[in-house]
Amino acid sequence: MKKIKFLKERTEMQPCAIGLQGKCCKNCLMGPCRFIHPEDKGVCGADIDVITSKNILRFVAGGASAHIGHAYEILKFFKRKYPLGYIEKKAPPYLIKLWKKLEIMPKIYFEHFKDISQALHMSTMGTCADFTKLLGWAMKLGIEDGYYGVYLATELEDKEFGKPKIQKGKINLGVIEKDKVNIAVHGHVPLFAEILASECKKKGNSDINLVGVCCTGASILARHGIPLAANFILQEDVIATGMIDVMVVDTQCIMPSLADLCECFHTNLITTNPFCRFPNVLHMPLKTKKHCVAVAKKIIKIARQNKKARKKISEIKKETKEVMIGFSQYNLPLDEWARKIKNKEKRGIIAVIGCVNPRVSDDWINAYKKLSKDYIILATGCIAFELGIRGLLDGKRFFHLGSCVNNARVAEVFRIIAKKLGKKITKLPFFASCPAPITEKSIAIGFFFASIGIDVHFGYPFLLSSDSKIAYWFENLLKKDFESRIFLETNPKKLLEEIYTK
Ligand code: BF8
Repeated sequence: MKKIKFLKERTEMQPCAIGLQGKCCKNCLMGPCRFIHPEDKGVCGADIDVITSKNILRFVAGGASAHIGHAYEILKFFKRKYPLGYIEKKAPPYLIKLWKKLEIMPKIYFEHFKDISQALHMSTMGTCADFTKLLGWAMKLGIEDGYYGVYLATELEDKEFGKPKIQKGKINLGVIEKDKVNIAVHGHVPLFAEILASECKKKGNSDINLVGVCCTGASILARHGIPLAANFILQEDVIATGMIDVMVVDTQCIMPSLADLCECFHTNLITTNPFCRFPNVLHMPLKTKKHCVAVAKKIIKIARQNKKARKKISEIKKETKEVMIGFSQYNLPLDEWARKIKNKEKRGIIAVIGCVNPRVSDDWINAYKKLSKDYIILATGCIAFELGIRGLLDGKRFFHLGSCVNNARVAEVFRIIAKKLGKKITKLPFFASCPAPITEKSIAIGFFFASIGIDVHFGYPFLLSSDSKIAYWFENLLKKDFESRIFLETNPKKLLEEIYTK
């Protein structure tokens, strides 16, 4: 049997202390250059502000490319055209006016693809040496990530697969059933997962137990109540239960370790996305809807066959939690919430978003519990799972709005309530808190929320901890144009003080 190191062991490798603060530049081969003292310069002459902002811009570009690619794949699959003037239709007019004034409003068809490429151009060695311009471009990508990524993906998925319904759902590893044929769907673009879900529901397939992982899982949980077995950090444990007969992955947040892990168990790993490939792993690329149905039938067959090859079932603790799911701007009591905020019966709304970084402690959960007495808490992504397994997703104080692209629903809740109260989004007590980011995507979403006027909190140092002018820009200069700020706070108690004194 192959010797596997699990995530917990792998995190024993300490992150580079310089890179952690964004103070390392590896954009050319005269480096990598490390910045230790504030006055340090790279071999090309770039200072710490230029380097940090380049790193941030590249991060946001990576995140935006994933969300925009997600929406693009759905458009392509359903042979739909890019909507024209999409941002103008979705964003409040005062924001369009502001973005036009700042010259960050995309004007031309497909401009968002060009802008991602432009971000790489701007941040390559020897192009832009003005950190404010680099960060300004990151804001433009934030807008594009929001509308051409998360909004468009959510809207298309709602149209094609139906809007979420409020219902009870089940989460955690306990949803994997010993006596059934278990198929897990994992990733972010729930195209194939949706088709497989309809196939599993058909007569004659009652022996199949379909479970979700990560955002593909959160998406089919919110829409159809299909159990969610795990978030990002538990994905290896899903296989290590020894009970998953097939795992089908689409794209994003899929650990490369899964292929090795599947070799140690009987699990068949299958990839369906042309960009997400593993050596020696069965690839079943998606073509038409009809073809997907045929692939789904084949996968069910493979899983049934493979169940016979199960080896030892592990002793991993397998618990199940009941959660309330399926909330969205279509079914939440927004009139009531607007009234409560106006009358100060509620202090505001906090969106708890993003990943669960294994390097960050879970003290955050207690902070959100405290905040939930005064604030409405909306949750998405992996952190929502974390709230759920602690019994907090009750649909009374904490509301589950789905996957990370479903942050579009959060933005819609903010937009609609602000409209009802006749105010700008930024004038209302709305926050986004991302306590434990992992991916470029969560940073891009942070820039999107900041672009619409929301204060955004991050709880992990990554690139923002720089003691350079960058932190000042995020705290103060962003306020000037966008009336928002992006700030770092690694201490949950201090975040509470920060929010309560706002
Ligand atoms: O989009 S929360 S680890 S699974 S990136 Fe990934 Fe982060 Fe989880 Fe989904 Ni979002």
